[in-house]
Amino acid sequence: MSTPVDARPPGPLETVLDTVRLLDPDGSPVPSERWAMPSDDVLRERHRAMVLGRRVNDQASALTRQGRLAVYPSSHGQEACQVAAAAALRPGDWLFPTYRDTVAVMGRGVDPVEILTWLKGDRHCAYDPVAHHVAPQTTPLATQLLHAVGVAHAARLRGLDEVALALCGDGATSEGDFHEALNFAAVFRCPVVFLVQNNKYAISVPLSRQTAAPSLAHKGVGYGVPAVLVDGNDVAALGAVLDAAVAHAAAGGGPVLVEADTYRVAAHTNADDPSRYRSDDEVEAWRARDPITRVRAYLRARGALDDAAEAAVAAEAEELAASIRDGVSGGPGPSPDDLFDHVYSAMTPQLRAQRDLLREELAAEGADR
Ligand SMILES: Cc1ncc(C[n+]2csc(CCOP(=O)(O)OP(=O)(O)O)c2C)c(N)n1
Ligand SMILES: [Mg+2]
Repeated sequence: MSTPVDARPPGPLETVLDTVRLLDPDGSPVPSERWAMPSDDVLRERHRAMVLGRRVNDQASALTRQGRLAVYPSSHGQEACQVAAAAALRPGDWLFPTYRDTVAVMGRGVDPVEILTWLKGDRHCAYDPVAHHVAPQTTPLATQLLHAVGVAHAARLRGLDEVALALCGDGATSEGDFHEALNFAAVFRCPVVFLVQNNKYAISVPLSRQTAAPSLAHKGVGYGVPAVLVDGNDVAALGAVLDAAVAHAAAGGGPVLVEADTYRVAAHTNADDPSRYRSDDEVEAWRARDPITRVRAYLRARGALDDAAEAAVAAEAEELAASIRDGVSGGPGPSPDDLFDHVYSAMTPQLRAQRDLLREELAAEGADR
């Protein structure tokens, strides 16, 4: 039986397993017949967002060293993926981020101070997921992919023009949830874009121990999902590919898998010592492919970015860092009662008993001090 779900026409995106690149590491443009170079205005804005994102990454990492944040998974080196992902979405679309995707969440207009709240040890997602159309950042690997598929499927059934873009890492592609999400999305032609940030490690596990496939994009082929491999440190190529992927999904073409070839320059988190599993030479080679210097060189060579514009962005980044330092330190935490208040619309007797027990324990602790 034919249903409206089957009636949508296929979109135009086709699988590309050779790396899409529009800017070489030195900032020279790479000609392409298939992919259009974004305008100078767009790339200047992406450069700005990456500089701000880098500053937030580095500031948050510094706050862990001062004990003011419990943990921070930095995306230093991956800012192009994060910025391009957020920028590809239309206002009503949804972002499903992981713990490492602070900069992508910022790209949806969420204040970094709010984003960082959970990394202080607060048990709540501090921003409003519905208001921003940004799901809470997930730590259980790949679970957010299924949530994204569910939201996208529901949007189609309800006739809403909404695409979900879900981020995950190379390690997460070994989770069952990744495969279930791709398969369901493909069969039901859900408007989802899966963006795998292949940063080469899952904590200390290198890509070579994660998969025997020639690339992670190849995994799309098995599910009948168009897949594109893109240089993840090239914000111009990422923009071209992700914009096309969102347009494809929005037009009823079904899901798209994008693999971004990038690198985690920083440690997995502040709790990790990467010198135990990778060489300085390897890291230096990737620093030479930095996503910010690359687009900066391109814009400077075209006269589209000058000292004054760069100084303005640098000043904005410093202001943002100061606001994070102040914001993360200030304010009381939420009430312990919140743990119980928001579970059911009417509290069960068991929850009430647990809440009263916790209140008694906290009161006793307070009396001991
Ligand atoms: C289901 C599940 N298994 C294991 C972990 C522990 N864990 C946390 S991060 C991580 C590595 C994930 O690597 P990847 O998906 O490549 O993302 P990256 O951290 O590199 O961004 C692991 C194994 C977890 N959070 N969830
Ligand atoms: Mg990884």
